[in-house]
Amino acid sequence: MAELETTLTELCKKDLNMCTYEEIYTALLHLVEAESAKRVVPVSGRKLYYISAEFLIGKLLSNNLINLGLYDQVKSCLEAHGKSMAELEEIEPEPSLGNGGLGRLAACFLDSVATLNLPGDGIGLRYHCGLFHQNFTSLLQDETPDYWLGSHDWAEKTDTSYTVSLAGKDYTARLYRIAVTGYEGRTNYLNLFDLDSVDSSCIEEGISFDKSDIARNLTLFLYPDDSDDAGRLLRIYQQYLMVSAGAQMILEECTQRGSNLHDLYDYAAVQINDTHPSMVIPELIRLLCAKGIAFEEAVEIVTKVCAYTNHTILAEALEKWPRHYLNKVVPQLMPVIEKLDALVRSKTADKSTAIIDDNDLVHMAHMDIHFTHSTNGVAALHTEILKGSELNHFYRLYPEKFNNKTNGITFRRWLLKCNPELTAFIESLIGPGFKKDASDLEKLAAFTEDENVLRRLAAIKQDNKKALAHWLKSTQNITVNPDSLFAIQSKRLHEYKRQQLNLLYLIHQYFEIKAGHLPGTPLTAVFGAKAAPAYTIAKDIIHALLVLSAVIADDPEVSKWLQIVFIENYNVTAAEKMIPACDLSEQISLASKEASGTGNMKFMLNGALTLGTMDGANVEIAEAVGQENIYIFGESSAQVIRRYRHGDYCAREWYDIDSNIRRAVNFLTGSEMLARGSRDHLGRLQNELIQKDWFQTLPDFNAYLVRKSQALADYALNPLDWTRRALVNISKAGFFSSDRTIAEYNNDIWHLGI
Ligand code: 26Q
Repeated sequence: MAELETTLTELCKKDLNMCTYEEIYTALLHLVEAESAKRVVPVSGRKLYYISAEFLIGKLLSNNLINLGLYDQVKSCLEAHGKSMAELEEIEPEPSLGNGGLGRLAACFLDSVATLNLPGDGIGLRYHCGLFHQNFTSLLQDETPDYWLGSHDWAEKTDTSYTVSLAGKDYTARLYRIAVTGYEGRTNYLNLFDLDSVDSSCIEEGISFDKSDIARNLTLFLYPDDSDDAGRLLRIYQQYLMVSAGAQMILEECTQRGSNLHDLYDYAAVQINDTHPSMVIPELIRLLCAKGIAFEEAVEIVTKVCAYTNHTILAEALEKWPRHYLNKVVPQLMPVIEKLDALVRSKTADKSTAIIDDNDLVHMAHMDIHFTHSTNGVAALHTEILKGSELNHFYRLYPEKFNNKTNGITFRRWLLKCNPELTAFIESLIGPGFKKDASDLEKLAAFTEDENVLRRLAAIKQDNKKALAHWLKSTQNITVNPDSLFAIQSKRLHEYKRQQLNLLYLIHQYFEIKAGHLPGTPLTAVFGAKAAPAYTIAKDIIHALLVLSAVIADDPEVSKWLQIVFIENYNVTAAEKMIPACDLSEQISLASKEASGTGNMKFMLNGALTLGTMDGANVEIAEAVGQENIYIFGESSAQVIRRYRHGDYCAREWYDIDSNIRRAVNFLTGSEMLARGSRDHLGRLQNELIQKDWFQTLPDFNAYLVRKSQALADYALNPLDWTRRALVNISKAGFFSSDRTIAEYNNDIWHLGI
């Protein structure tokens, strides 16, 4: 500690008492940089390249200090000089490099790869504004740029660059690198590419900008609006910049390490995170051919090196690009893609697996499955659905390629960093082994009947709820009651995730409370979610929740029992406050639609009980904890898939038959809502629910109601038993560590060197 103090004082060039948080922050940034550099290990054998459009890494300072084993020392040192870690953390902007589960998964994976001392880097883009900043104005979402790059930026600018040809013109992709140090592990890198010419001054109103000016706008935003041709073309420009620069970097590194490229497989494993980086396949083939390797061999090499992860069964999220888009942006790739398509057509008569279909659409996922050696789903149920229905034609062609890798989360961020009080308590009970070997959490099972342990666990949850209440007050000026049950639904806003089901429940409760039918306990329903800017109904759902929140807040009869909090600009930093404070985790997607979910795992690990459908990884959570320790409801994935097949779902029938449903849906355009909200938005949502309801909200409404009321009653009647079940959940969370997931990827797919 004395040594650390000396180092910091030297870095700050003055006594720590006299330093601003900015100065201390900068000093620590340098300290972390130096310590991380010491853990760079030369690579021998095969190295992983994880290519992804998103890396939702969250703030880095505290996490890096934890992984370097410096956190406690730094914290005490600061406290000795009257400074707090919490205030220091405020200085750091959250990197805006992702949107949801797919990006956060990539970040958890990088942490686990480095922690397991495996050689593995990320490859992505350095978005200047990343995903938009969400603001609520007049109870509606609007979007502004999130300028996160600045003086506290962790990405190191390098002198390395690659030439990338876009629409026949050459651009220079510069490499930036963020060090990723594992927990007591090695340092790897997140490699992010950018153009020097990108210029945020071309952003106009909100997040709009001239989409045609590629040199200036290419890496401004993640997922630019793709509702027009220019927007869709821009996405291809972005994707190609990422994969072309990435592919060149991979080949250069491997050559430098001694590869003659024929043996590329001995040097590299490339993991394609969903279809966004799929063009890396034809790009690698093109580059290998340019270096004199024959096409057939190049295809073989690339197929052996690359593997693909699927994250969705929603048809609209599987990318299909019109051939003329690719002809325009990446004419150099089209001959390769056409040859790959011809190869497929020569192998099988089944046209449904073609790369280029009869409408001249290029199916990226099809290219991935044919020309990689592994296709994996992200939870057991998801993989079964891919094999049995969604990708069944491919499964029959290549049964050996399909495999499951149930997602996981890094416990360093989602327990050690976000819930230090629970971490310390667990350590006092079972020792520190769980930090690196998550299966150690099973040892907590010995304490489920120990009342002292349960009381302490309940007190920790209460502290975390108070901390969330305090944070909500100071950042969003929202007052909540920490003695109510906190039920949290935080995830991307999407109809299949069914925030609208939660909305209908809350309306139902409003009526029940007004009628004197009081719930078991006061309820605080917390939401965190961003809607894609062009996703109209998703924005309508946000509006409805914000309006309902105001209706309830203005009604003293109801507000004693019910409150809705919609957190503005939900991100990793907000999640770290919300997750430790949660009592009931809302995982209510339509069965079969959520590939895995990872929020479900974070809440469980932090001692929340799950209220969920048998979807994604919820199925595996239910198996792990047992039916008595989870609230499962709703139709099964088999029932849902059958209904889609028959095509006979009629929302209107459910609305007509059920008076509770009718009352809740009608309320959307009742006088209370219209007094505060917009008829356009609320009416459109109401129509959607009655006329379409594509994600079958209404058939699950009653089951949800019953199960949620049961949860509220149990919580109120027997709090100690609730806490006991929370402890069972924590003790069974070990399987959901991303260390386990990465070990499986490595054993089955990557076979990395050390
Ligand atoms: C596609 C086409 C055009 C524009 C955008 C997109 C697009 C963008 C983002 C498609 C998908 C995404 C993100 C998907 C995502 O986050 N998927 C989640 O991945 C998690 C990690 O595997 C799973 O746990 C979640 O179930 C899954 O929804």
